[in-house]
Amino acid sequence: MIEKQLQDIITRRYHKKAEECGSEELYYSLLELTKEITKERGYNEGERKLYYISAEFLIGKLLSNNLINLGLFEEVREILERFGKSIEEVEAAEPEPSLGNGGLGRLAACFLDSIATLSLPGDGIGLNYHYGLFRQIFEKHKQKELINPWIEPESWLNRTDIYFEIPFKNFTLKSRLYDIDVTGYGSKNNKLHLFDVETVDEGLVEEGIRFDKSKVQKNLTLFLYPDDSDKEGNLLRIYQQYFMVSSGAQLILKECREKGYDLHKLDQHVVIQINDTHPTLVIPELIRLLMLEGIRMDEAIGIVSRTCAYTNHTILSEALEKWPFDYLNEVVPHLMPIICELDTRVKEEYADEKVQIIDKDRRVHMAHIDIHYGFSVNGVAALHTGILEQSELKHFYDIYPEKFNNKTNGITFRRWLLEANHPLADYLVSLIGEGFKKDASELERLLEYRDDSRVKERLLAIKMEKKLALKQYLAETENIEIDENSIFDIQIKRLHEYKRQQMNALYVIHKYLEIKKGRVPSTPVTLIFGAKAAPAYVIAKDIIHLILCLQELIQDDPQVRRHMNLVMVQNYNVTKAEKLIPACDISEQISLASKEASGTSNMKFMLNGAVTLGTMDGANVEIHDLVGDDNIYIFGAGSKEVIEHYAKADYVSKDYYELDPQIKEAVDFITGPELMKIGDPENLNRLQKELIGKDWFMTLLDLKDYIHTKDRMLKDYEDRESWSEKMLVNIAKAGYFSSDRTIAQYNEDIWKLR
Ligand code: CJB
Repeated sequence: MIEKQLQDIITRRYHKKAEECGSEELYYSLLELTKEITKERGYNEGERKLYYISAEFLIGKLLSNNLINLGLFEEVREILERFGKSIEEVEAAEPEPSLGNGGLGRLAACFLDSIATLSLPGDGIGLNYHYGLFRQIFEKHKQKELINPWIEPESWLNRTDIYFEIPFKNFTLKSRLYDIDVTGYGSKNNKLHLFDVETVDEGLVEEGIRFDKSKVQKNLTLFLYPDDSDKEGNLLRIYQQYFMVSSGAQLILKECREKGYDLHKLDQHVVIQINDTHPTLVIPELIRLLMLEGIRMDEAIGIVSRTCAYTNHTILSEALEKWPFDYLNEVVPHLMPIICELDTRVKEEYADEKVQIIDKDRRVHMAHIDIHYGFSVNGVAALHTGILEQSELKHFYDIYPEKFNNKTNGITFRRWLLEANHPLADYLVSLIGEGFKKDASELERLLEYRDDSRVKERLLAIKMEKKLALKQYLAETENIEIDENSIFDIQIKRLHEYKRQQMNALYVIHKYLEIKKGRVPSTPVTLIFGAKAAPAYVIAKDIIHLILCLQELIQDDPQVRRHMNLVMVQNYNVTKAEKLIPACDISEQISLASKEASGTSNMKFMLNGAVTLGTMDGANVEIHDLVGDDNIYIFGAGSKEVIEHYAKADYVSKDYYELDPQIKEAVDFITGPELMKIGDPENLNRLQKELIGKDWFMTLLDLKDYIHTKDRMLKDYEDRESWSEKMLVNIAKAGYFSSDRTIAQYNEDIWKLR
């Protein structure tokens, strides 16, 4: 049936038999087929609908994902095999939309999957960035940024004829709506609404990702988060944010009008989840639009406050947006009277400076708008929410304790298990049945096999199969050679000092020196990194430089390479994550405690049978609670200690450097002759100086404990029986981190959709 449908499409498009098609032709034919079948399923509906507004939706490739959710994956895989093609080959023809930076954007994508799967009416609202996040290449051991185009004449995007007028100070922009269907697993669909500027001009991009930031009419949807290190970059972000929320708010009101809803009762029919502060302007914008409908300001503020809920994803102050009043006034002067009114009401009620919307430097605190004028504030892991309540947002928690709640993040098992790891998924089905696909808590049934050595051997064999698959993938795509018999230790995430890739690099140096001294590990280890740095983040780029220099040093030293290898994959993205995660033995989750709000790769790794090496940070804490001391390796200072160090300003990295010869030796190696020969002295010197003189994220505080714990872990790996039990426990306990659970909780406590 599907086969005939597919052949019909191929005949119409290419006048060929399926067997004669190349991967690309098969991909486009499957794209068309999948879109057709998706449409036939219809959309989730209800009297109350969620709009998840987010500047990022890191959706990744969609073909396999959609086929799985439509229940067609196996059938299509078999059909393709009959044509002499694998689904992987066909999928290689699909460009990856990189509409997100990292965790926050990927979370939004997992959420859309789970919202649809739970049959909840809920759409995403965002922007249709033409180049998304940059494509990363390495040149001279440095990151270089290139454009990352993904929109083709035919894609998952459906162009609509829905337009809105978006007013700015000096001009009006027309926004056009594009939709991507979000398929749930065995349910109806929802939509991801992506808005675009009709006048966008891709020709504006010069060398790399440089472009004229002042030509807003032409550049607004070119890139995700352009460099905001200067005023023009900041203004462009405000333009993007307002464009997104005004389009979104107008769409919401249009849908309400079409359904005949009374706008006075908007909050009964609509709930808006504000994903981090980027969509905060939706609050004053919606108030403005309701006032244009004849609703008085006081009432409009009340309606909007009962409609909007806010999720906080970080306590890092640089990520908590505070726009200068004058910048906002330059872009959206028509919102300023409303923002001022919101501010005045707060000032009348509360004297505390820490809770004001407009501070004495005339900066507008976006999160403060969300908290005062939204009905819910949530953090993304238990520890993170606790820190918000007890320290970062304490002054708000004291006012509104009832608004605060925790929603520990989750991941969709459709992509991160069923799609990324077929052998494991199939094996789990043979052991515990299909139930876990809809109800992830059923994974716990795997614990029944805890003492079954045949099962544990099979888990090890599947791990080896995925390690071999990764080896082949890296050889073919990046010309990188790795040894499948080594331990795969993987750290993949955005490059940020708080995530402490530099600590992992210092471990590599330490190990290198040990091997040179003849103290070699009994099992070889391969350290794999993947990370993009923000283009303007100097130290992050220095850390990439260090890692790439170390990579070359080790590659060129056969004596060391036999025992330890280091590879940094280029252009880490969702597609690569899907290859790396199933192959991992050791999952690096080593952020400075209190700084990683949750982390979500920790969950993906665990689900695929990797064991975590981590600090008591973010969701690591909950992983630890679930698997117990024996099945996770925890090290380093806890969040209380770290928060105290910051409060007392008593952490002095230089003391650690000077008092410990091992630490000193590792840090000094960064600027020693071996690396200086390979790398750029400017980058290496700056990084070394930073670590000794500042080290804001306390690398040296935890370095020793990290080295010891990792070495212990590498040793424990050798007891294959007990290691495989750790793998089993991790897989079995991962059910809690299904985003289906997270979304069910959002719905229960916040959205209340039926
Ligand atoms: N996060 O990816 C981002 N970008 C931000 O601007 C702020 C936070 C991440 O969000 C994830 C999803 O909640 C978290 O797991 C992660 O810890 C956080 O850094």
